[in-house]
Amino acid sequence: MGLGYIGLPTAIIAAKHGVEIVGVDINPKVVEMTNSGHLHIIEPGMEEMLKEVIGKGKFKAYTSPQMSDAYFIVVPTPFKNGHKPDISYVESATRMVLPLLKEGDLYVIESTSPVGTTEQMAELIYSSRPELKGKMYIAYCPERVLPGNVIYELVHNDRVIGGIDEASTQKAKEFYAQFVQGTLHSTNSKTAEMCKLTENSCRDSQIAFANELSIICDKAGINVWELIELANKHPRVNILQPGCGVGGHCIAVDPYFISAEFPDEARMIAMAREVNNGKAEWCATKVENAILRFGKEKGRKPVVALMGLAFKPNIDDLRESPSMQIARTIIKQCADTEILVVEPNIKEHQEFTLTEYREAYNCADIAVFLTAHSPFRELEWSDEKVILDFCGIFKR
Ligand code: SAJ
Repeated sequence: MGLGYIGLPTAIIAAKHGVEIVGVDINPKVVEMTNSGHLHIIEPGMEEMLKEVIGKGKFKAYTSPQMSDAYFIVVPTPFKNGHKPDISYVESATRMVLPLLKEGDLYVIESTSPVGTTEQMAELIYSSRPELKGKMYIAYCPERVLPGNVIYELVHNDRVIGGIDEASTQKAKEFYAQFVQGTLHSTNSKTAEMCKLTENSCRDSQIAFANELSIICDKAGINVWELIELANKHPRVNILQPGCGVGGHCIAVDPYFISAEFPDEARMIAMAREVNNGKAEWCATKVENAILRFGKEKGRKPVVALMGLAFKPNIDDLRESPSMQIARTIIKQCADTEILVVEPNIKEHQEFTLTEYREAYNCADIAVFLTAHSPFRELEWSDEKVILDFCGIFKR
């Protein structure tokens, strides 16, 4: 249930390992594209695999669920006002499969979910199908794949599997063992739900630490990249890299699932979100100030190059990207300045006219590095330019 960034690759990989898969998505365009062998998401190597499993008759997409033996809920869990998690898609996907459920079926939620969601869905299932109580298997199993490396990680990562009872955990493990080579770790559903939220909140907090350091170092006149490299020589210190904020659909979202439910307790987790969101605003202000200073000193407007829009290096995924947010702010605030926007991983964009990265860098009076794409590292430092390197291209 759900053929998005996780559901579709999972369906394809499982089908490739011989599982017969019915893929369901409420969006008819997604279903049509998928059945014609075209990938509607961005993931290297996945389209060839999709074509293969469709060709072998192992995978077919539909707009409504078909009678099956196991149901996997892999739909989005966004947040509503006040950063409160919205599990309405999980609930509606569950309601769609309700009439099809039968004794011995497996029902698994993979969507990132607030603690207690699996038990809540079990109650929903048993309240409308009481005859199935104790006769079905219900579990939570979060995904951990890194966008861009999904084919490898879906198979090789360890997974945490938490059933509402031991029999459910066992049944879900048997399913995943068909295509997962990593270890399958057993727990209960609430721990598995919290585990997913914990992993992404941990990374968010660690990045916040690096981002906070970068702001302190800017004020203190210290090279943060050198500082982190030196501090990491300590055997028990491992600081991540600062950047222009945290993007993507996971790390910038999941910590709110903890802080919304435990507002009094989750102080550091909430603060990490603030620090990382604040970093993007800090970067935008730095650029605006550099533009003003250039105008005052040189008596003319600068040409500004904004280097990188993707939410992280070497991908073309712009979802929740802090670089995009910064680009939009600069373009709005500095409407009379010539701004060249660069994203080497995409050909064109509806909102921005894109410029080739070398051309933009060469023309720029102010070069702003937002996303650390590898090709940018071939560019040479220039004392003639103002360079705002927020992601450590030059590490100067
Ligand atoms: N970032 C930094 N500094 C760093 C590392 C990352 O600023 O040192 C930024 C990136 O630029 C990006 C953001 O953090 O904007 C997130 O990137 P990421 O590579 O850390 O993670 P995602 O969002 O691509 O994938 C994460 C992964 N979670 C963890 O590493 C704990 C992945 O394993 C999860 O499956 C995924 O979230 C998910 O779907 O939840």
